[in-house]
Amino acid sequence: MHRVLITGAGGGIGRSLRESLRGTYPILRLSDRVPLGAARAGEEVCNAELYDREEVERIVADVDGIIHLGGISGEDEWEPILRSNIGGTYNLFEAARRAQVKRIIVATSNHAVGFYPRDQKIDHRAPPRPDSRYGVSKAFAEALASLYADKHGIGFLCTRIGNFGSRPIDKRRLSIWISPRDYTQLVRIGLEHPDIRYEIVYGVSNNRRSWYDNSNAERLGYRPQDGSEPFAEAVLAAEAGRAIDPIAEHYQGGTFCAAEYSARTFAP
Ligand code: 15L
Repeated sequence: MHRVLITGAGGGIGRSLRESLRGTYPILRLSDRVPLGAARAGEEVCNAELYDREEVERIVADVDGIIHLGGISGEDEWEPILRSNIGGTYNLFEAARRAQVKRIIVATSNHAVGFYPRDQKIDHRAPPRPDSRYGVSKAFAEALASLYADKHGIGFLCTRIGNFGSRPIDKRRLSIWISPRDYTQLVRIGLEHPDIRYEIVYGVSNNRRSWYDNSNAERLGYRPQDGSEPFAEAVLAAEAGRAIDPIAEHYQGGTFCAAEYSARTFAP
C-alpha cells in the first residue's frame, strides 16, 4: 500500500484515522466535502462530493487502497441517502475498478443488521436485517462490495461498525462500542492481510456484553485491546430510572428500530 485514500476524512472516524495512520503508509489522501485543513507531510488533501462521478474519479486516481467512511452517517430522508450513500458508494467502487484499486475497507454499520433481537448472537454470516434507510444503504454497500469482489477481484473488508468513540456512552453502546485503536487495527488488517477477497467483520472492541460472534475478525488476526466493561457501572448508573422504549430495547439497532415503527405485530 503506497497511497491510501480516506473518504469522509473530516468525520469523527476519519479525523481519528488521520492521526492513527499517520506515517503508516507513504501517502494518506484525505477527502471530504467539508474543509480538512492543510496537508501535512505524507498527506494529500482534496474535496469531493461522492455523488459527483468526475470528482470521485479524481480522488481515486493512483490509489492502492481505500477506507470508505464517506456519506451520511445516520438516518435521513431517502433522497440524501440515495445520493450520498448509495450513489456515492457506486461511484467510488466504479472508479476503484477502473483505477485497479487493490483493497477497500467499507464502513458498514450495525444498522445493516439492527433488527436482530438483542438476545440473539449473530456472526458475519447473518443476512442483512436493516433498521432504517441508512441501514439499507449499508446493506447495499455490502452487496455491491460482494459484486466487485467476485466480478472485478477487488479485496473488501466490510466492517459493521458498532459505535466508535473514546468510551461507550450508554447501555446499548456497552454491547457495540469500538475504541479508536481497535478500529485502527481492524483497518490495517483490511489493507495489509495477504488473503482478503470479501469479508464481513464486526467493528467492535472486546465487549463482554457483545451481541456479535466476531470469530471472522479473529481468524484474520484481530486482537482488540479495549473492552466496555470497565465503563459499565458508571454508564448503567447514569441511565437508572430512565424511561425505556420497548422496541428500542428489544432490538440491537435501538432507537433506529423504534423510529417510524408502525408494525402491529411486535410482542417482546
Ligand atoms: C452508526 O452507524 C452511526 O454512524 C453512528 O452515528 C451511531 O449512530 C452508531 O451507528 C450507533 O449505532 O451507535
